[in-house]
Amino acid sequence: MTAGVVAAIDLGATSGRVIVGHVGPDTLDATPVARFANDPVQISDGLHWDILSLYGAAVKGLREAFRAAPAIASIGVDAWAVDYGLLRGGRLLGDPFHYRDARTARGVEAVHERMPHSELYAHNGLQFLPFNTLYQFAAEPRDVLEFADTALLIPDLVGYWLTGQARAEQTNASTTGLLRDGAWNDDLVSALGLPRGILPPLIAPGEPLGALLSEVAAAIGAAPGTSVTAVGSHDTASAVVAVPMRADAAAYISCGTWGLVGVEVDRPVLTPEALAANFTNEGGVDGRVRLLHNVMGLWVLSEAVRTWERQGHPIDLPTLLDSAEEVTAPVAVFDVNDPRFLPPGDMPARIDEWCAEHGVAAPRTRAEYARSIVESLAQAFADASREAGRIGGVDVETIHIVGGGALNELLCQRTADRSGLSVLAGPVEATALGNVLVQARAAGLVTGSLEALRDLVARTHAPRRYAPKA
Ligand code: LRH
Repeated sequence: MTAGVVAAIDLGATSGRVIVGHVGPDTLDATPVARFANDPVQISDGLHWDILSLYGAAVKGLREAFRAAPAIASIGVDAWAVDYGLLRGGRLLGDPFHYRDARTARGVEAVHERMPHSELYAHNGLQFLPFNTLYQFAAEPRDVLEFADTALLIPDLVGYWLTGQARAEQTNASTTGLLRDGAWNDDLVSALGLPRGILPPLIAPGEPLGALLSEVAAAIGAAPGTSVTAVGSHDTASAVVAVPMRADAAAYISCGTWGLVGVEVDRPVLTPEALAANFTNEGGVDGRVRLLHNVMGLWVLSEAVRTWERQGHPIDLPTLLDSAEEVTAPVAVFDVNDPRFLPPGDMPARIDEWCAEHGVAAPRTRAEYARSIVESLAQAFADASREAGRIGGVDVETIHIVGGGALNELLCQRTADRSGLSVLAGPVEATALGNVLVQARAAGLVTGSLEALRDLVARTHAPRRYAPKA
């Protein structure tokens, strides 16, 4: 076996990238060749993703990728979960809504009138998040949902535009709340009064989605017939593939906009404890289950930074984090998972509000706010890691942090301190690596189980260890 090359499109909530990955039995690297902003747009009916700009930038990025590595054998697409575009006759009916749009409250009410969360949980094992796709479907005007003939989750929509094939990749489809045992749950779909016809056939990671449409291949300089391969198209599923962990002794935190904290198990855990702790059973690659909890993540920090910048204070993040590290006075540890931190807006004011309600002294300086956010995240990460182990029956000895959060030294150290466990940080590019690895395995560039793929990650991307301090 020799090394080969594949390309990944990775769309995140704040930016998108196109990555070229070289993979072989002893080789694994993922090099971004294009990076572009993801700027949601607020219009009168709500907050939307500017999906055509994202797609246009991804296609441009693919052109760069093929220029840099003409031998690219396959392309894989991943993105954030739950959101979708509605189509009719192949035509997109409007820019997809952003999961942080407030309309989801309407959908939650409509769904829970028909079925309470505890009953839903027995169907789909998903934590309650107000933006799970099924709530978003229920928030759509009835006539719009009935007019549509297809709903495609974001990476599936991109895959459709690349290949003309409309499919629902399984790991991401699990975040709709409408899957059971890897198939669409027809009983639930009909109990909720949703149109079954809009849900496309499922596809598993590693399966070929299809060849690039000839006009797309020509536009990006790819050989005719270049294929798109289904990957763990839920970005978190791809990230978990590339966590260099021993799944029977570790928790993982995929830390970017969100902090997805969990363990990997073989079967869904639908116990009363899992329900009470609001843990989700999302579909993983190779039929694994990602038993995890959504912690609010670096979103709270980045929204705080945006707020200060709007107020005329330009912020340099590394400098802010350095000053946060120097804070010696105790700072408020607030509940980052409080729903008030979900929508975009003034996070420092919301932290003040939370502190006032809980009789806790609010931070006073920007350094203290940053420190308070990091401490609160670290505490939530430590708590959720412990819970994940308890609920999943995993004896957690180590916590792996992958994604952008692995670069935040203060956060990694404080997570180690607050959990009393070693934190292994990296790879930063876990999502891209997971995407690339699943394609590479499908192309025969590497072989084996997830454990073999993780071993390759560990050999090529040694994580950095943070030991807990007293
Ligand atoms: C992270 C993520 C997460 C979902 C959220 C909507 O990007 O996919 O796993 O819960 O976005």
